[in-house]
Amino acid sequence: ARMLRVAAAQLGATHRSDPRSETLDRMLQLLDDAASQSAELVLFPETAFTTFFPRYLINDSVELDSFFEHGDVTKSPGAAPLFDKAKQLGIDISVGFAEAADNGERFNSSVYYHAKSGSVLAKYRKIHLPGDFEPFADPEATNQLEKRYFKPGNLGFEAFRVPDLAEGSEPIMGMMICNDRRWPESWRCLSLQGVEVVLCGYNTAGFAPDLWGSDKNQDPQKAEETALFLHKLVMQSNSYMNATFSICAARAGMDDGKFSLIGGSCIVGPEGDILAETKTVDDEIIVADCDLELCRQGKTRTFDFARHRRVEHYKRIVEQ
Ligand code: CDT
Repeated sequence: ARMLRVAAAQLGATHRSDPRSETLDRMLQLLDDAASQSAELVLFPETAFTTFFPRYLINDSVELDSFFEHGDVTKSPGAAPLFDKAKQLGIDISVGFAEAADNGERFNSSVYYHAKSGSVLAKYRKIHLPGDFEPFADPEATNQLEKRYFKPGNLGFEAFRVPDLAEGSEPIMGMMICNDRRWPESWRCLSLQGVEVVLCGYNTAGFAPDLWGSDKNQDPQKAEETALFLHKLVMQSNSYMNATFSICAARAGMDDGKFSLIGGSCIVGPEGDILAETKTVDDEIIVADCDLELCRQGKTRTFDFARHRRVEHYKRIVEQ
């Protein structure tokens, strides 16, 4: 066995005007909770330090800048205390944030922070940016303006090994962010590198008729149910088809009293089985023990890529 105790830190409602220090305190509290349950790795959501600002058209550059981390995220005043605490507790964390890079480019990013070495082991920049550049005509609509605020990620889907974890067996991990989880290509790029734990933070609108479109999404309750169903469907099926554990963490709840985000943070095994899942849409920690050896079955049998893939028939996937 190669046991690893992992946690997902779900964050509940976070409003546009919430002071960042308040949100950060909630994250520190969640990290403490995870530590008290002996988690070795904690995943936080996409753009975890603030509300999900791409739902708004923001023309004020000062306000927009306040949602971004400028320069090294581990040193950024609004984020550094989380990394410092992780180091102090000896717990690895992965967390999503809006990145304003030194050269002025902006990305929807996440990092894997390795507590023992006190360093960022890996960085990922979201590749599949959903939504539009221009807002919907309806001023009340939930927008999805990621294409306006971010560039598509330029770092690829790079798996990485984590030292000093899973009984020293150096598990292979990979990151994706929210919408990426709906694309089988994201998962396959990681699983071709032998990934054993996929980390995915998200902000997924529940009732947002302009975004999701279909008739059944005009009913708030049905819309939430569908959004949650599709979320779990992709986490479970892709974990199975790529013989990997996955952890996903939601920014959930009712932001600003009117924008609903689904919960459903969960830890999934390599046969698509849910090992732990949140029960609320509030701040909540879930923990599961993962035996990474369980990935071996799928990786050496049904999904033994070397024996069974037929790449000569996959060319369409990479053509425009
Ligand atoms: N944050 C993010 O990527 N959210 C998207 C919403 C899709 S827009 C219809 C998601 O895939 O959950």
